[in-house]
Amino acid sequence: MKECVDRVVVAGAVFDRGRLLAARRSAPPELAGRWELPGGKVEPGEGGPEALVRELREELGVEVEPCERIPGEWPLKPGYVLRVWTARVLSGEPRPLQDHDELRWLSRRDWDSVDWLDQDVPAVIEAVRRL
Ligand code: 9L3
Ligand code: MG
Repeated sequence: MKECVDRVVVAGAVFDRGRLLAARRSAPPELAGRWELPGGKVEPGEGGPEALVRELREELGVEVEPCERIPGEWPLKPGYVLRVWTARVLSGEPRPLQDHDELRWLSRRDWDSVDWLDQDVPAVIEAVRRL
């Protein structure tokens, strides 16, 4: 039977000293060069915050603490929705280890200076309001 529930992709609005972390995707080709809030698919049996901690460990080499879920849910490709948590870095310095080729810390003033994925923009605006 066809799965009726959308698969959840979690992403982190990682804050540090009044700045938001943006990550430039290097894959897949249709998304490469666009910027996102880093994260990925929640695995079966995993909770959202738990998945976020795992994804940011894998992708950026940092340990984070998810703080607050940004209310809302945004459609991605068919069958997938995006949920976003604010998070802070507990240890490590973010590095692009997997699906990114550049990271940038953006202030409230220059949050719009990178080419965000269209799908991420509503969540980014909400995240920036919380900076
Ligand atoms: N996606 C969109 N915005 C984001 C993230 C983390 C992911 N902030 C989209 C890109 C892919 C799908 O969700 O189509 C799965 O993400 P990933 O596992 O390739 O990071
Ligand atoms: Mg990812």
